[in-house]
Amino acid sequence: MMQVIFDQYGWEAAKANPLTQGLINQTFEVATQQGDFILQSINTQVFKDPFAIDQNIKSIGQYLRKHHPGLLFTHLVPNLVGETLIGWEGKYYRAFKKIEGLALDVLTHADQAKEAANQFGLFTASLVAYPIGELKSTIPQFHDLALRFHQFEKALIQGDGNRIKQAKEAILFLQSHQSYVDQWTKYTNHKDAILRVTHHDTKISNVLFKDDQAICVIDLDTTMPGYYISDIGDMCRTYLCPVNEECTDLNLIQMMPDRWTALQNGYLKAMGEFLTPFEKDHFTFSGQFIIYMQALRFLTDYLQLDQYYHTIRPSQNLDRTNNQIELLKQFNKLN
Ligand code: GN1
Ligand code: MG
Repeated sequence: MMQVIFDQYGWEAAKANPLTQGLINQTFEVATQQGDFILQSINTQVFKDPFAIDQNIKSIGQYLRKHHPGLLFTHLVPNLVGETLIGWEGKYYRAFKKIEGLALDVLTHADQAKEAANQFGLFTASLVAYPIGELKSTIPQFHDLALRFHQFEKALIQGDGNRIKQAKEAILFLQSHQSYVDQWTKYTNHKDAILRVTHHDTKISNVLFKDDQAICVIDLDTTMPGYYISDIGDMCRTYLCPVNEECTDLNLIQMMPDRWTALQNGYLKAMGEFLTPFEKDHFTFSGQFIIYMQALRFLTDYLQLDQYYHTIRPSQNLDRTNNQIELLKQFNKLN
């Protein structure tokens, strides 16, 4: 069935191999006579407007080609008639030229935190003069913590009764930390909190490594106007702990101070000259905001019977929530 898509790109002798790291889109590595590509079908339940993503990536790509040609970027590959987004049987596909590099699942040393943070910083820094008004919101209010809290509260009323009982402790914890929502509102209303080109999914597997060096950020679907705290926060969530969000042994969750320092240094190396003093005062809040929001999102999905995140067992989203709650507790001990 994929042959129809391969033909559109003119790929010969194509062999597809599924990649399973992401929770949202379906991704394949395709080896062809024309070279190696990454082919993805976009999850349109999550990304309701795939054309917005397509336009963003093309627009940023054109800007970078002109102003920062040295920066590695996942440019879209056009099909034989020049389209970069292909609709077929109710799904949307797009392809990238494969960039040789390694996507890590977890970090093994602090230098990787510095490298990755620097690469995400470079991405935003290279786009400080990009006309941000041209960038579409691919998921409106994606990192709006007030909205996420509201969705959580709604799930407490409309969600599955049994699961609400199961999750009692996690619910109480998240309710008792609601003050993060007010802090977020204050932050976003401040005149020195600047809207920038923000990646919004800076987990470690979204940056490619080569020989211990981070070389390129990938997965730009959620790149849209946002605040730097979103990017730093997701790095805190995924770089500082030796195990990831799927770990169910809470004893293994710890935050490593050397990685926290490395992350901040790496990001500041690229973005230090652009961040306002107000923004620089919010590194710690970044971690609190995103880890807390991720816990809210996993729990909301658990209460709504796993409609959003891919799961393979019924308690998985609750386990992920508890993992994130522990992560938040450990993060707060660091600061
Ligand atoms: C989703 O699909 P993936 O893994 O790139 C989610 C992120 C979450 C992450 C948690 C569009 O990203 O916001 O942090 O799962 N992306 C979307 O693993 O919801
Ligand atoms: Mg993603």
